[in-house]
Amino acid sequence: MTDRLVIKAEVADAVAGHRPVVALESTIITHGMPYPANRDTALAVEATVRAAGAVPATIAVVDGALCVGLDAATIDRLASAKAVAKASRRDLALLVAAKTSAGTTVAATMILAAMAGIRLFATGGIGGVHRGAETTFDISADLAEFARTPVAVVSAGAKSILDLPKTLEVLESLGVPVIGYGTAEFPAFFSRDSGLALDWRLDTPGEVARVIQTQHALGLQQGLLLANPIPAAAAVPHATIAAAIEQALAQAAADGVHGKAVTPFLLQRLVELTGGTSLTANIALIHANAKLAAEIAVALAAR
Ligand code: PSU
Ligand code: MN
Repeated sequence: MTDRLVIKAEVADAVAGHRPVVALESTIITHGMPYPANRDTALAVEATVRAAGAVPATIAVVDGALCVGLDAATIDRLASAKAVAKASRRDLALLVAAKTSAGTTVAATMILAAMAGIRLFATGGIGGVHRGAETTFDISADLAEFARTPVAVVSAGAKSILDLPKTLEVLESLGVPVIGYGTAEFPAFFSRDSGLALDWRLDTPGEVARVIQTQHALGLQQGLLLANPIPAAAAVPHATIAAAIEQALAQAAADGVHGKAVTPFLLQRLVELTGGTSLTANIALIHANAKLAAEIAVALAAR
């Protein structure tokens, strides 16, 4: 593929042996959480994947290498770096050429996972259609990626910093299956429901594995979004977060934040404005998604 694709031996062995593997993204480490919570969470989530019987493959660009599977020292380096880039599809070749490092977004992580032969990926929240997109045209490249890269992503839906109805409309236009896990509603990240109905619901890892396998068998070259609601015990009422979201959005608009800086700006402000509340919920749902993805990977490997 490219001599810049560096797959950790443990991950390559598991893929070659058709054993369970779960990819994990790194923009959440570099741009989604403060240090050291980002490093501690990244390492703990890898442990969650292992405990559920799968091999974790955290993905990032490190000194121009497209790394699938990182060691703890590299995770710490990315987590503590002051100004590391954020890589989506369009940045990958430039980062390789410049030999620099970056956290990979959902889109870039899907691409590198697919290159490494990994079919499942767990994250917290995906990018989507931003509020006000009718004037700004700000729609995450994550959505287009789902239309073209055959990797299933387990997420807790999307944060309401986004326009969730428009996000679902675009995913429908792009031909991307959106499936509720144990729910018929699209979950809204911090809360378990959004009032937005989904066409499809599945209830067991085995059922999800079967759909993923069928999608591949049919040669449908698109991804799949499995929306897993935050565990009830960790859920935060929308009213608790709503004011912080409004404040973060207003500040982003006032400061003229645009392009790839928008999402990191909003995520950082949200952590600051809600203090521990949003961070604790964020960590809980990532673990839940990683565990579910590992269970699906185990079911997929058994088929
Ligand atoms: N939303 C979250 N947490 C995140 C992100 C989004 O709740 O960490 C990150 C993911 O890496 C996602 C990226 O792929 O932000 C989307 O950025 P953009 O909107 O610029 O495409
Ligand atoms: Mn954007």
